[in-house]
Amino acid sequence: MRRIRANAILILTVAWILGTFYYLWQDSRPSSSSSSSSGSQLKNHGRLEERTLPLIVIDGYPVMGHFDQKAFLSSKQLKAGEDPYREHAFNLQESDRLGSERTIRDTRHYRCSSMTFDPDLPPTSIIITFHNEARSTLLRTIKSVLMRSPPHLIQEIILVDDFSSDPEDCRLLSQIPKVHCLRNERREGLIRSRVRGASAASASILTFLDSHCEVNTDWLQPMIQRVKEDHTRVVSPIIDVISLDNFAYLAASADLRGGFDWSLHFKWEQIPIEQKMARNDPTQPIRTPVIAGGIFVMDKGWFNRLGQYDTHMDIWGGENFELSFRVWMCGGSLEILPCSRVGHVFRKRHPYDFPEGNALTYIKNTRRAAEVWMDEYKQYYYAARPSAQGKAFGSIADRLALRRKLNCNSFRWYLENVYPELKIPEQDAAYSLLKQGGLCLESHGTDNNEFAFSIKPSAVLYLHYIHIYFPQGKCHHT
Ligand code: UD2
Ligand code: MN
Repeated sequence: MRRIRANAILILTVAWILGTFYYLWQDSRPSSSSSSSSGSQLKNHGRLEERTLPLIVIDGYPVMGHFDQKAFLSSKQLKAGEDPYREHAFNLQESDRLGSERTIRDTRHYRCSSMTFDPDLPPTSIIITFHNEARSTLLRTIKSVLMRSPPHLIQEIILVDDFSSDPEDCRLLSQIPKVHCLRNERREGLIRSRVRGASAASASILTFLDSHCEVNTDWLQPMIQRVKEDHTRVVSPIIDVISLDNFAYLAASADLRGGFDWSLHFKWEQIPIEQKMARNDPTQPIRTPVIAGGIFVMDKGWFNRLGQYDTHMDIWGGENFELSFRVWMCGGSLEILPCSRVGHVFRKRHPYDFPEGNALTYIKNTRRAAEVWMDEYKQYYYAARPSAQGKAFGSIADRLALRRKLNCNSFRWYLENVYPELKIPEQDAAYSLLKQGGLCLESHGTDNNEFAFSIKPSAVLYLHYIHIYFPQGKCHHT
């Protein structure tokens, strides 16, 4: 009896081993229906090479399928004598040399690796828009996502090709399992492209990435966890730096958050000292007044309810302020998660053209953000960016209606509760002027031009702030 059982186990084991070998052999064969250049290249090289295509299996899942990465990269490389920075504003030669993947240092705090996440985290749709991205950076972005994320959390990767010169990039990349590519019929800019990608997404959580990123170890789980716990949170990773010269992967500081000046220029700034002192756990989220814009996770229902993006913004810029103000002022929050790290190639110039010009486009977009969300404080924006005065920015009626519908807080609320560190220009000057006169004032509203004091107009605009300087109950109406 015992012998029969032993034989049965032996037979089953042999069958299982043979079956596994057959499965792997089958799986590593390119499908005959492939009409890609990778497919035709394989045909030229014969069956042997077809079978030697590397098969990357993560958790039992072949992440790149039969996509021929080598052919994809080698058919478009820098030609001898060409300036490696010209087309992409980073060193293309170095990027190409790295190929489709590489090992990067886990830049997280060591305590991050012991974090635990819910076993039932929901999957996400990754949205990557691109306009004339280099093949090597784009492929590394996609591959890093597929290789460094639990497969069950990646519902799909939606590429939106924003009318790049070569439609082949989009077509070829669609051969990678889970990757879909939508191609715009004309240049739309990253804002409308992201809205298109988000609308096509089938998962309930959206993850936006730039097209020249490399995600790091366990980057995704902390972000999905936070959004799962509270769908009104919009979360970003710490954005590590990929050198535009030698493509070294460099850890960014974990003490930074997003900020801006009144000209609506984004900057990284130190976390305020009180908050820093209060942080005894380096894995805790960092509240941020604004996000850099390119890399974040957001619940799809919340993205839609809050009005996606302002689709009258063109090409690049300003949408991160508009989204950040909207999220905070309309009931959500923004945070940076130190246990999530994503590398990004920061550049010094735009490698692509702006049909309306770079400056005018930035002004149009930021002006829309200021006009819709900054209430009376938009005056400081115009003071800091005088060239914006009188420039066309289109109708904002829809966005104002959205703001009313969502019953959002005022910009003053945002400044007081989210970004009290943002200095009000000339506030000190106005204060000292009033103090000298021994007066105590209250604001009569920003449209009120009837102040009887002969202080310069720009200072008058700041009067509604003056209550901050006077202890409550001690002011008198003028
Ligand atoms: C930062 C953001 C970027 C965006 C921008 C403000 C990060 C890491 N990056 O600028 O995502 O929020 O600030 O608008 O936070 N693209 C298109 N169509 C275009 C132009 C660009 O699809 O017409 C793509 C481009 O290929 C890239 C992405 O949009 O994938 C962002 O463009 P970028 O990398 O030039 O912007 P960046 O990183 O300087
Ligand atoms: Mn970028």
